[in-house]
Amino acid sequence: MSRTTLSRYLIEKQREKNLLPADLRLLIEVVARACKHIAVTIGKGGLGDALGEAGSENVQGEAQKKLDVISNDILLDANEWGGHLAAMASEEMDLPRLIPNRYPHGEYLLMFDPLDGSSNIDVNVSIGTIFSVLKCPEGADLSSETAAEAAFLQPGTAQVAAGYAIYGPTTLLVLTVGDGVASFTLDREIGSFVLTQENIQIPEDTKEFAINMSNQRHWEPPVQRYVAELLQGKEGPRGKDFNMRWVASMVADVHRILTRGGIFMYPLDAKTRDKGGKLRLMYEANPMAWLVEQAGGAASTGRQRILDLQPEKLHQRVPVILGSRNEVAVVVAYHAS
Ligand code: AHM
Ligand code: MG
Repeated sequence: MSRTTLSRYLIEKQREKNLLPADLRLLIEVVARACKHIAVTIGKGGLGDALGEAGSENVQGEAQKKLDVISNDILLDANEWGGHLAAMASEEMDLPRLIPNRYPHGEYLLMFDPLDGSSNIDVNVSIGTIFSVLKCPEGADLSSETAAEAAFLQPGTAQVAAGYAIYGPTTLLVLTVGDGVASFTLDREIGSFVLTQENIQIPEDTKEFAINMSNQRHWEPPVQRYVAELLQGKEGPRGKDFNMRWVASMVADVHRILTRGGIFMYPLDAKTRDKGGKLRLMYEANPMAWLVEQAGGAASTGRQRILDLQPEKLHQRVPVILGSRNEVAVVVAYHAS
């Protein structure tokens, strides 16, 4: 049987379900091409002079790695000329990037974390690119970069496409356009993403959790209680042993959950309370929450469904609890009681 490339998958989705206007299809293909470019650059490692610090900070005050900056530039360059975008925004840029006037403008807004899991870049552990696509509201003010921020402030339920690329032993692209979640493996010999899994489903129950345990003393009581019960294993109230995994690359932790279930938590804690949480709503939490929901899982701040949050600013941070539906429900119930 012939293989289904990403292009064919997108064209068939458009034909069968009328889900994908041509410009959105182009956008996804351009993002996928940029991810291939990033994968090749990462793959060179120390041979390509791409490892180490960039010597700069992003808007969140975090030190940028060379590969953070390179990946950001690859995504910007790939997307600015195609005519499919109204503007772009990135974890690595203070303000949105407008499309230069010399190029046609489109109706979509693209947001990305160009290289998530920065602390893992130099140690050769899986990292990824996360992206989210919105429609630009009609009449949005795009007269300046500052004015353009308002166009992006739409809840996660308004996303029209979301996904991530994971750069691990294989490079995968995991995508939703609101009709389930599909995964594509990069065939390096022919340079195409090839469909390798469709209709991904997260098991409702799990015995695996992911949280940075070093923050334990800062957590709020509901998360303290939940994790304490997991740690008691068979002898505790949950009556089963749990296993823990923490890659510290959200893409890798979420990918494991999409593959075999689990719960991922970066909850509100005393360290990040003033900022609202650790992870960013627009280009980390929202796209991951939509993928997880599309795969039958759940995603919450503990107090509210992530996709329902009305964003107040582009780089807003939120608590994130996502994964197997029944586990997320327990954490949400503990927050409510
Ligand atoms: P980044 O976008 O700067 O890479 O930060 C996000 C990352 C997530 O990928 C990961 O889940 C988390 O931060 C790791 O946090 P910690 O360093 O506390 O383990
Ligand atoms: Mg990130």
